[in-house]
Amino acid sequence: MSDDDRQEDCIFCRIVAGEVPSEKVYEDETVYAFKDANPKAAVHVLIVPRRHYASVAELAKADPDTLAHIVQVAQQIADQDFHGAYRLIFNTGEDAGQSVFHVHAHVLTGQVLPE
Ligand code: D5M
Repeated sequence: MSDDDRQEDCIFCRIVAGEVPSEKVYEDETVYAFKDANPKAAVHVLIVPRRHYASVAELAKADPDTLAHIVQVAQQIADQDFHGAYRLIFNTGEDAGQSVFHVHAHVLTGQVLPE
């Protein structure tokens, strides 16, 4: 990834670059997946694009293939961990609970989820 693709003060850019430790679950050329530090389910994984985009709307506009790929990776994780059942959440905007402004999919799986 070139320096232009990352933001220096972004914690998830630093995780992708290996500068901040994380529990890796999956990686390929376009995405990186790791365990959420504050899990809300038996399996709680964050999937991020390697490139920095602030929100899912920005990613959808700039790189819809990577957004589709994130959904496929979420499916793979849930296939492995909980017969393909999962919840996929993109908190978008501070008032919706987004605290890290590098788009990330929360994948919740590994258990029957409350409504
Ligand atoms: O979700 C941001 C999520 O990111 C939140 O569930 C905690 C998680 N987080 C923050 N820093 C780390 C590190 N360093 N490792 C693993 N997980 C982390 P949001 O939707 O923005 O509220």
